[in-house]
Amino acid sequence: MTTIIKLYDHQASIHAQYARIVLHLAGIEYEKIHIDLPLGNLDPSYAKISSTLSIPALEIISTKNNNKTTLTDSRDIINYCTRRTDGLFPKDRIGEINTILDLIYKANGGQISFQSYAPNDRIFDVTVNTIMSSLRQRKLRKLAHKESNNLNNIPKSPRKKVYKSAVERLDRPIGCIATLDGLMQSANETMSVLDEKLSKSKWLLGDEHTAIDSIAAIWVQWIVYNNLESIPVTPRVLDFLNQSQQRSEWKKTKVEWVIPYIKRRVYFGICVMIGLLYLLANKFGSSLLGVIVFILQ
Ligand SMILES: N[C@@H](CCC(=O)N[C@@H](CS)C(=O)NCC(=O)O)C(=O)O
Repeated sequence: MTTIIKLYDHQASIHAQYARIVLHLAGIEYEKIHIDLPLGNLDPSYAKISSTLSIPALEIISTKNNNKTTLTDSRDIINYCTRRTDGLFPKDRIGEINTILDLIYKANGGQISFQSYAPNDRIFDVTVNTIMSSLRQRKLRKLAHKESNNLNNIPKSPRKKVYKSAVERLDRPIGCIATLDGLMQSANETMSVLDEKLSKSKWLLGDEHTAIDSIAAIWVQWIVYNNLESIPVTPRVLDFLNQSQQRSEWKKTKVEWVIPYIKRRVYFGICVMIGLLYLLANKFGSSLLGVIVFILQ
């Protein structure tokens, strides 16, 4: 092997799921490095790896000369796999494939999930949009401040990109780039294009399964998880998802929805806090209660 490949990954990131499934289909071996979201990706140590601060990122290290290239966008990772593995995508259909990818990326399943779920769950909303958001703001300000010292470097330096990525995130809540209405409209457009293609053949490009089917199926799965009346999933598209779920690459690369992942962590945090308070109350009894009342006053 002349290259070492490292994927900076998170199991509940839709973009990392696209990258994982395509790397698997391309037969590319890689080491997975977990980056915690939505805070760990803002650590200065991750900023050194990915100037976009997002997940996934792919590091390609040549063992011959130690040269390192880092891809910081899942579409670049898909393109890298396409270049490395003949037949991953049919070469004569690249235009069509890119159109499907554009649609899927525009109707971002992660953003639809965050924006549509939060208003219905107060605990989730407060944790994500107040507590995590303020922790993120603190980390982003620190990162932007640190990187602002490097701004006079070479114009296109990666440090400058880190600064831009940090400042851009300061202006928006987690998972919000487009409006929910716009995202829903894009999702319905995507759904009807998938449905139309699947009315003609078993898979999106014909009777043979290709990597674009795997990517599209992940997107459909997230839309199914969201279960929104405003984005109906047609029976044909549902059947396509069922077929995709039977395949080995699906089972080996694991598609997980972000909402239960965050909820598990929120409830775990709440249980730990209650446990701690209980232990403290047992140890310090009523004097602890007095301190809490004093602080609250
Ligand atoms: N265009 C990027 C988008 C990646 C992206 O949005 N990743 C999300 C997780 S699915 C992320 O890292 N969010 C954390 C943040 O933006 O701070 C790609 O395709 O790789």
